[in-house]
Amino acid sequence: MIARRLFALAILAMPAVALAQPASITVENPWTRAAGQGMQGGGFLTIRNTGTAEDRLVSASSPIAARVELHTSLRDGDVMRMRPVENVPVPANGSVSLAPGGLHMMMIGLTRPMNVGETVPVTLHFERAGEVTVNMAVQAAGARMPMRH
Ligand SMILES: [Cu+2]
Repeated sequence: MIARRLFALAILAMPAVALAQPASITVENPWTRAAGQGMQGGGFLTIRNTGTAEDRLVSASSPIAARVELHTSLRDGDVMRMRPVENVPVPANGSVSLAPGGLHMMMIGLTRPMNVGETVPVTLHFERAGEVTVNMAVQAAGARMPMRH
């Protein structure tokens, strides 16, 4: 009980700037698919915004990819194509999911393989929340990812 009270006092003593900018972005279930060195791989996750202002995912980067692009998937006749998008809005008190067949990250130019069972880091850059680094779980390669650009 005493420890809890001390903890509460510690929070109250934090600088006002820290209280004014609570972490409003959380990332759930980040995952990717196995891929070889030099290849590309998708990145999937759900971004939740508990804040009262819209945020935007403006870019992403990873130490194991030459670059990471933000893509959307569009149906073009019988073919699913992927196109880069400028950013991914995350509504206030809402969430957005990056998933196969829809919005996703594209890791391009892998500098090493992504092997099933390991995790690989990716850093998300948000307009308001700044940088958030998560580890994506590498799942088995599947055939359902549209690969035409
Ligand atoms: Cu893509």
